[in-house]
Amino acid sequence: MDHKEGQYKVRDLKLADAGRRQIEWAESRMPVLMKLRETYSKTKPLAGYRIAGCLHVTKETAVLIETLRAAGAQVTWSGCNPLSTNDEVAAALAKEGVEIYAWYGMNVDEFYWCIERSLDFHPNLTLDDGADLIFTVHNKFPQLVDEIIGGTEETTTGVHRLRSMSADGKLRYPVIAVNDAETKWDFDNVYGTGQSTLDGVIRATSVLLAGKNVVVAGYGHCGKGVAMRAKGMGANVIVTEVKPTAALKATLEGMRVMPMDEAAKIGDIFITATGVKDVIVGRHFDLLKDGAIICNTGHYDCEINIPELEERMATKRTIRQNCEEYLLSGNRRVYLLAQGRLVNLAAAEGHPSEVMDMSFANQFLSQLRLVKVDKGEEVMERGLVYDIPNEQDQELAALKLETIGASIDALTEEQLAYSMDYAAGT
Ligand code: 3DD
Repeated sequence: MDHKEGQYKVRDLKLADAGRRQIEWAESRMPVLMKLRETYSKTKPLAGYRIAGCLHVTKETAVLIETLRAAGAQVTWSGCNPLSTNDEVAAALAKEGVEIYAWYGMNVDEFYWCIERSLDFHPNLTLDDGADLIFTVHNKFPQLVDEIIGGTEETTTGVHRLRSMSADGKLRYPVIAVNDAETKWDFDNVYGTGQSTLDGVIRATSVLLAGKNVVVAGYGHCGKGVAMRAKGMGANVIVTEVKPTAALKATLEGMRVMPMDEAAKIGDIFITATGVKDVIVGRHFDLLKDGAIICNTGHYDCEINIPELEERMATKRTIRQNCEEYLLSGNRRVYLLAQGRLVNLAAAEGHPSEVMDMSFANQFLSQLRLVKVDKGEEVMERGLVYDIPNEQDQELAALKLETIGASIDALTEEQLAYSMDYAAGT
């Protein structure tokens, strides 16, 4: 793990200027994070801290990285998905001196090589999306754990994984669950995923959504957003679920609910958003209509069982970027998007800047909180997963409202007293 300053590996440094223009676009639409940058670039509370990040390299992530650096941090970075790196943005970051290891279309070995390079400088903070970095530290470089003050985790699947690790007593430093902040999951997961997933489907196929049977597997925060936006585009939305309350909500939103065994026969476009594996498997592929489009917007590429699709194909050919045609029995053509990886980042640009603004403001403030732990101003148990305080949620939401030019009421003393007065009946 020999570290040399200023190293990086990106596709092509010549793409930097195009990437810089995209980063400037994102900056103009992330006012909350930029306000935090303005505030903390003066005091530099992250000076002396080394943050290793593993999160999709997009124009929005670049704004987060450059905010962390403006606050004094030394930052190394890898992408958290082999197909989600924006090569132009990666080049712009490298040109600015960020030690970044990321390029679009890397293979799995390269993916882990990049994570390992980001660990060469022995970080004392980690920032993750899907927990692959934290997992690599724990499993392959346990000697680094004692130097690490704590970490942050961006996504539902990652938080789930870390809570399981913690319950098993295997997590060896504290992690803040950024995903579980209301100003993250109730905006990024719903509105971000809703728009960016359809963006990915449309960029990869240019298919008409209106009138089509769109099957959304999973009606959690992400699936709800996708279903809501597909409905808005005129699709007939079908939801598959395993959780009765979620399925009931979908029904009350006017969507049909049925098992995948039924939906497979009538669906035109399938989008998995469950976080679990084997949602669309062999027996479903046998039922798909000619021309069916299948894709995933969950963090990992396990929701569509691709080996069982491959074993059924007569031929496979690439129709266009991120759209592969599988010829199945009965001359049925089935289209898999982005190799079953998260279609919103692999075939589009991920969530819009406006919604990532709050997700990454939570990331930034959570890194500052870990510095407080290092300074003894807050105590966190090594091995626990911590939530973000409601106060932070309300503060960020209020900041965001301000940037939108919206203002709200405030409770009067009397109203506050009434709300606490359990004796006040009808
Ligand atoms: N994610 C979605 N869009 C993103 C973007 N524009 N930049 C960086 C990351 C982006 C995924 C994460 O926000 C996270 O919400 C997740 O994976 O849940």
